[in-house]
Amino acid sequence: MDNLAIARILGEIADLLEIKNDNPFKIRAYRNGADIVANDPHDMASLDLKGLQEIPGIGKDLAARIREIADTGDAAFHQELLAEFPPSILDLLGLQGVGPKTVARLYRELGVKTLEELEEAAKEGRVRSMKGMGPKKETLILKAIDERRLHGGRHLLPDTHDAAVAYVAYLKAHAPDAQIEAVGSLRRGQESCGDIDILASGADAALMDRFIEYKLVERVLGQGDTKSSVRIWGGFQVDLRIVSPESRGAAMQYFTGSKAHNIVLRDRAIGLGLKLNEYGLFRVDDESRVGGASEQEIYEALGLAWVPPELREDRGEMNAAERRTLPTLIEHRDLRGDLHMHTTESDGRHSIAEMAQAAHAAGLEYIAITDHSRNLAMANGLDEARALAHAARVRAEDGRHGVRMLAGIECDILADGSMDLADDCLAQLDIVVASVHSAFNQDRQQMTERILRAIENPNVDVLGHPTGRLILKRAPYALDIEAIIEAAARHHVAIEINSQVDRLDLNDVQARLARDRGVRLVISSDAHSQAALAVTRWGVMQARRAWLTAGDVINTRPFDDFRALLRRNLR
Ligand code: DGT
Ligand code: CA
Ligand code: CA
Ligand code: ZN
Repeated sequence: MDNLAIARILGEIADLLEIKNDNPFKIRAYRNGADIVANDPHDMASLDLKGLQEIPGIGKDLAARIREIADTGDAAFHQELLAEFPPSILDLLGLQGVGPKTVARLYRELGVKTLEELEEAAKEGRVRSMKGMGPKKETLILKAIDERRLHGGRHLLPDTHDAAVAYVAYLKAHAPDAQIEAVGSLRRGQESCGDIDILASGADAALMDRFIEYKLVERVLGQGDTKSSVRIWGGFQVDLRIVSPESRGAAMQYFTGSKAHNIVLRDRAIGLGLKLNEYGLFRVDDESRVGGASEQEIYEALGLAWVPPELREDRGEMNAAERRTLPTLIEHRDLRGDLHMHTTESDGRHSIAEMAQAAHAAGLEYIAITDHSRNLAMANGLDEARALAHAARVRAEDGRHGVRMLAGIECDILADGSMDLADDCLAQLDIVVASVHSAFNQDRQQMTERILRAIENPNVDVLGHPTGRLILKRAPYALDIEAIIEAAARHHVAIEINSQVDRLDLNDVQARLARDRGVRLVISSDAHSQAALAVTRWGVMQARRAWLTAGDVINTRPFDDFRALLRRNLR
């Protein structure tokens, strides 16, 4: 059982306790526990009670619970809580603007147990009758339900990845000689995935039995000799297909998709007198096999270079593959710097030195410390005096932990487009990332003008998470992104691909547009802890989907080169 699966159960216990209005210390203990387990580099399942308790923040009780989950797949306490509330109530959690306390009240006061019942109650105006609620809250709830429907059943890429890796490892343990891999949208690195598609070749039919015996399986949706589907804990649907080795490449190609890419590829085959399906590539006239064991073989037989899965979206890749002009995509190891991270000075969990040490251990050459500015009071944002004092501390640590450091800030762009901190303060820093964290509901023109004004400020070097979206949760704010991109190019403001797993902002299409319009891009973690530095892997994935090469992303350059490209250092 991997850390994330354990963390999910602990987190769900915290949610259920909160719905129950249980002891806040207990709730916090589980919530922190979930956080620690999710972010700790040790494999929890392999630690004994003593080893678990050596991890800061994990006490005796929590250690016992973690062991129980690792050993049995669940905690009895979790099951008890689930027996008290209809499990459907957990579906209400995570609705934008509906916290556990509200869920508890909706259940107690209105008897609401499901999304449908909540929608009905809101439509009938019953929610507004509750204390502290009003028609406005009701409208927000209905909007949140609509958003949820829109995304129904999809999961963030990193969550899907973790679930798939664990499942594939389990299958491989039972079929060591088979080739088993995840395909579908997951292999294409799409930011959200509808399900997990696993392909096995060279495995015998017994693997299907092992597949449905996996300990996280909640329900078997379909079972056959070559294809089965299950639903596993966490809400993922997983499909397994078993194919013969001679069809492996064809099946990988077919089930990796995308559907749009496949259709163009199949049409190309038809034009060449060939037939392409998940079993192979065949000649139409005599039905003889042209290829199918490897993807390479298929693309080559169709006169194409092999196309990296991230580009298989019918966005020009066929043409480039035919002309042999596919880009050499950026890789995670190309990143030398990380330009957006937080410390305990605002809402991060680790100190300047700790973040620097973790960055060094992760192989980075330089970082920027960019805590929040004053306007984000919730995150204990810095005013001018604190920002400058913090910068002095960062500079004092520069070079002492194996990485070069820039003293920066993530400065709020206020509602009118002015910067949260005074220009003479910003001018004294090494890098300023400007971001929107408030007044999301402005109309398109207002929001566009607001960000344009920030871009025009000579102290702004990077535009942070430019569209404000939260994947599967919050739509981007209304914005003329093209106008923003053009202004950023004109003013030499770099634009961030924020690697937070639910942001990935800019997205792939926007990042590609930005590059095409001459904008310099950076890929940043926006880490709030040491472990969170690793999320740049997902930012890089998004950059690959944007066709970016290492040369398009300025934090792939050595420190001095990078620094010279910051807007404040250009002349
Ligand atoms: P998802 O699951 O919504 O995140 O996206 P995918 O791309 O993983 O879609 P999925 O799981 O429905 O199917 C996996 C792949 O199988 C898909 O990318 C391409 C292929 N495929 C599925 N249905 C069709 C189809 O009707 N025609 C063609 N050409 N390919 C298909
Ligand atoms: Ca899929
Ligand atoms: Ca599927
Ligand atoms: Zn931010």
